[in-house]
Amino acid sequence: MDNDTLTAGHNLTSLQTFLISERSKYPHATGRYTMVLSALSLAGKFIAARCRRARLEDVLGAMGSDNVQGEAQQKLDVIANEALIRSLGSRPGVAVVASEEDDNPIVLSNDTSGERPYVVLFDPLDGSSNLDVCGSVGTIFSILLHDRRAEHVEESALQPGLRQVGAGYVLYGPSTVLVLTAGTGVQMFVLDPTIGSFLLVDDDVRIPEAGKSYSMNTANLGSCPEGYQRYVEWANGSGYSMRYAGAMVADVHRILMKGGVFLYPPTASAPSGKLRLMYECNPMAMLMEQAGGKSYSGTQRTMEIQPDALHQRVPVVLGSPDEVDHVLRHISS
Ligand code: AHM
Ligand code: MG
Repeated sequence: MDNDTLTAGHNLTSLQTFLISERSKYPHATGRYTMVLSALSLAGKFIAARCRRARLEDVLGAMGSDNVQGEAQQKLDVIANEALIRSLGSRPGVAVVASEEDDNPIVLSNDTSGERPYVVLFDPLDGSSNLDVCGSVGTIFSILLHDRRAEHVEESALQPGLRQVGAGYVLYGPSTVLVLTAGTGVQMFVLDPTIGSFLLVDDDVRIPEAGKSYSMNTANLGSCPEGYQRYVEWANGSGYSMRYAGAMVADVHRILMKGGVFLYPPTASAPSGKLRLMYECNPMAMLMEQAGGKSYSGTQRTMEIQPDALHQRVPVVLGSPDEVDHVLRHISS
């Protein structure tokens, strides 16, 4: 699909139309996956509206409480978290939700006898402190199926990224953009706020093979393993640009569109990296791989990591395949 999608002569496809048409390809589908995505889209619209009015509604800044990781919660973190839980909570087929903001998964239904009960993990408002300066923020989500081998339903949240059946993010920037994969490529939708619909703008997003841009908080470089220092020195000497919004969704979206690599290595203050495997790295890894990119944690493929804790952090290197290879070459030499 080209840039003229919304002009005369092109079909207009909303997210709902897209989901209905995808579902029709699978005659035995129960429609529950569609319900999960529609809940995520509804929450995304709600959060977009609240972000847009945040200063006017006086919901910027910190709550005065910390989340499970000991980080100050922003008021909008809490609002976004509630929007997702309330929206997913009303859908049949969602057994468990797990949020970066909550200590433990929330079990919505212990009845896993029905068909395909889903487990949805999310970071409700990633990079939320960016809101104070009118910067972009995002919601990231990962969708798993209940693992029938798990003794307790909430244990299903701890599955490796390769078992994801869907993943995506909503970027709240100058436009609200929903990027989605269900394992058959990546689709991109943009919210038309005048009609309240996400409209399909690209039904096969592909990341450029290469792009001379890296995205990393280089203030931490001095305490990163030497391989990362060698990479940055190499990139700086090879005509690369550095771009860093400080909000993963915004940084990853730019790389998906234009090519390049996003890195969050181990640092002195975050020895395992800062970003969370289940809420941030796995869903972004699935999107990247589905779009033709790569994602690694050091030298291990992100989605092959066997998680041992819900809020586990891992280093991450993701983006264009050639650029990820350049980083891996430096950190493994
Ligand atoms: P959060 O989930 O608490 O918002 O933190 C995650 C954010 C990412 O969006 C971003 O890539 C990273 O933290 C930035 O961290 P730093 O300020 O250390 O560069
Ligand atoms: Mg986050």
